[in-house]
Amino acid sequence: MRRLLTTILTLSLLGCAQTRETFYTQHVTFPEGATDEEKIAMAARVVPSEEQLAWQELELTAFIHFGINTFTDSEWGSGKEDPAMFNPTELDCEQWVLTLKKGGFKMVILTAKHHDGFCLWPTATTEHSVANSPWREGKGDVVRELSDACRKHGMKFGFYLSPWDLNAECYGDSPTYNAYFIAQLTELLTNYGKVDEVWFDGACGEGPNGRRQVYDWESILATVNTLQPHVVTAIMGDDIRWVGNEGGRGRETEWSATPYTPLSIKGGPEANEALGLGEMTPDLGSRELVARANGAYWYPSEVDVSIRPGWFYHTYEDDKVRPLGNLIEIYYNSVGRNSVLLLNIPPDRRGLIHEIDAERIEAFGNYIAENFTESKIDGKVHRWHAEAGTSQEYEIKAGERVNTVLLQEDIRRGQRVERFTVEAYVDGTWRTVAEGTTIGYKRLLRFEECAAERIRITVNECRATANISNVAVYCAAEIEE
Ligand code: FUL
Repeated sequence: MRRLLTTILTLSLLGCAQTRETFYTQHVTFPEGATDEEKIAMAARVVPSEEQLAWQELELTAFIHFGINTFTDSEWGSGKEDPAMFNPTELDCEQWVLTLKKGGFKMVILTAKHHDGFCLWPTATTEHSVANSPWREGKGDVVRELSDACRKHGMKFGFYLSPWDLNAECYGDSPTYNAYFIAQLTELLTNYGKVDEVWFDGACGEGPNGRRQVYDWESILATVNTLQPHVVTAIMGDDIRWVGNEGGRGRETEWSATPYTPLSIKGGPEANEALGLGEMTPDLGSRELVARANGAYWYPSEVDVSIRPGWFYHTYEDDKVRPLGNLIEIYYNSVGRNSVLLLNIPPDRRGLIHEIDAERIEAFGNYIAENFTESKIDGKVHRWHAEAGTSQEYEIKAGERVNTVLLQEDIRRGQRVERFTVEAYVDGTWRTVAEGTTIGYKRLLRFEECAAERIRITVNECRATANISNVAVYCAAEIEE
């Protein structure tokens, strides 16, 4: 959902002084002739839309790759599969949702259509759908069952709709396929209640006879925003950025306020090229980059990764489900690095989340609840307005050991911290235990376990006054596999 150039004047209380700050929701264009310092100060005042903020606060979202590939044992189909192959024997979307809830997940995103073009709902646009499968005698609708289960159990719902379609004959005949794609999108955004996230991947293969499909992103996104004004759009959308890998790793320096332009925005690819930026570029927000740019977007990162080697379920990967320690590593490297984790858990041919995955997801949820809920800081933690070089000290509860620090910025007032240091007071001396660059919505850093009496956080560098909204300290248990 794009709300460009919305400027809100906000009264901000900085300690006792009152300062007026101008914030830019989702985007700012730097005025001609702006100095480097002015550009950096403006980038520091780009803030998320309400929907982007609510999305970021979910922290954990789940991907469900399920479709004809589940039954052909493939990752990418051909589009020529017989719909009769789709026949889950025990499909139960409530089992998916209840399993994911135990893992702490707050939203589920279903592959309503993958690259093979097979639709998990009885669409009017093609015969290549569940309506021509034996499942529920052709009367089934996975999108309906999952969206109903989500509503029933308080889970947010989203879908993945592959723009690349190997089945649609009109693919490559750009205007015709764009209309076809928009018709599918319209069904999904009209018939299933509230949708919270729409995911368009960037794959763009060749159509029949080598024809190249040119997507009409402007009309596609206009359709989304008209039918569901509160949805967020990911990857080829303009609200959520792909982190740049499928291995579960956010950047150590992860800026949500970035000169990187969403690819779906007219001129976006050219603007990125001019700055030498791609989805995988390590630096998306340094001062040097901002100084070369013409503007900045609030465009936060989402880390998509699968619990298994593949995105779809394969029996031969039952012994390759990621161990708990690896999932927690991913948690530190995604949620703990200013990103949302989108973890894929693919249901099997029964139409159930497999027992091994279900056990792992529950262990993941339990670990997070047990280790990152109760802070070892003694007393209340107050919001803190940090200037460069200023510190705050926190008393640790008597006798506690610590090994992890959590920091959060109030991103409703922009992302500003550029460098910080964490020190621990142990046996009468201060020593540096961790250092980092960006914080953003959330930063988690591990350090060697110690019996600290106090912890000191110093913001060494920041863009304007940084708003530290939370500090917590934990002693996360070692994981024995
Ligand atoms: C990619 C696809 O090609 C993969 O199959 C998977 O769906 C991944 C999440 O997005 O673009």
